[in-house]
Amino acid sequence: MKTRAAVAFEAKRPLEIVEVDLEGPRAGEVLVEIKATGICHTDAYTLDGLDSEGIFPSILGHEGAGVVVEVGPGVTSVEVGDHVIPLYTPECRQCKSCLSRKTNLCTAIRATQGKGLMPDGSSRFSYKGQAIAHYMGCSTFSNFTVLPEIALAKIRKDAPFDKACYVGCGVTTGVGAVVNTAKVEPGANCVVFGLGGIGLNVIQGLKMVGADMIVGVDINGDKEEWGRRFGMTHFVNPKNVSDVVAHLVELTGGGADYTFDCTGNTVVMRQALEACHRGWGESIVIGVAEAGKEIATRPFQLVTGRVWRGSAFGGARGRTDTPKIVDWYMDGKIEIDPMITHTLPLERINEAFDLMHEGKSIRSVVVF
Ligand code: NAD
Ligand code: AHE
Ligand code: ZN
Repeated sequence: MKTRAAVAFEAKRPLEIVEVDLEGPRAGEVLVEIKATGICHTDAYTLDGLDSEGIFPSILGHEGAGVVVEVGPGVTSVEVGDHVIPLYTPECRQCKSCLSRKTNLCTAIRATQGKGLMPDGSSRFSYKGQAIAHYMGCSTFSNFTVLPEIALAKIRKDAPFDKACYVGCGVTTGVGAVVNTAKVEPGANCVVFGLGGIGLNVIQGLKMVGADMIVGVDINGDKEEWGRRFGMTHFVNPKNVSDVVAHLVELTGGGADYTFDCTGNTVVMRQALEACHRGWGESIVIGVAEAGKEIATRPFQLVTGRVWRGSAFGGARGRTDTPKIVDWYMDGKIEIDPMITHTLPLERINEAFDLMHEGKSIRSVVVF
């Protein structure tokens, strides 16, 4: 079939809206009509050529919601008409990682996914006879896409697509890092670095679990109002203090119980670790750093009890946890609507990248 898609033909070049060819689902695969997709900073980072796994041409997008239109042979967990969220972190429930109960990082299809291919090693997308790579196993910047069934979370049908799509990455990543990765306890003092589409979800997760101090840190002063809107209790602009780590340690009475990096900047990651309390403070790396970047600190920071952790997709088990997060939204436990600052048609998708780079949006959503 033909489908409209925003194609990344080359790094650092705007996406082009073209009609691409899409092959139908093979065994274990599902054809999904994407109704809405968010634009995450990770899409921008890949388009900017900063992802060591970046492939071009490809169809980016990994924060979508849509409807099942066709299932391939052997598919049992979803059927035509189901509402689904594509999962860049699938959940096969059979691999060593899934069975370990220690991680959400299913390894069933990670190798082919990283190469922009379906599990059988081929692509379903092509343009003028040339293969186009899938992206993070999702490619939600296409009106129709094909995914393995293990990479689809079935969600309730009354959830609006243009809001539920955000659960496909940003909401789950932020709220999940608090609940699943850090397991923040009520009364904790926390610091969140970077108040964008991820950081604000960390803040609302911290409010939900009853954190005491929720300090937000951002170099964009406009983000103070946003942070306070979702439960931030204190704001620090690093441009206004001489030593941000010393300032945060003082503010939190000796260091934070938990800190979260939601910037992807390795200098900030170090600050986040060093702003933790001696003896027990934990720093969660959520931000994705540019290819070639490395983190550093004095080992003494770890010897004296600070802990460095990472979190992918908020530690959420995709098929199990994502529908529950949609329920939390529908039940009013978490908010999504105010964070979606811009809703655009596919033809205007490049504006969403500009808004993000200019710091003018929290989340932009493309509706098909
Ligand atoms: P965003 O652009 O919406 O927000 C980033 C925020 O960080 C902005 O408010 C910006 O002003 C702020 N910032 C930039 N430099 C800073 C600095 N030096 N100090 C303090 N604040 C600074 O991006 P987003 O969509 O929220 O994504 C944030 C990061 O999380 C990205 O690196 C993205 O790739 C990553 N991410 C990771 C996962 C995961 O599973 N681990 C999932 C989604 C996104
Ligand atoms: N491809 C990059 C790493 C990108 C990355 O870390 N992605 C996160 C999700 S970001 C969503 O917006 C993730 O889930 N990572 C785990 C995984 O298996 O990819 C690189 O550095 O090569
Ligand atoms: Zn994302």
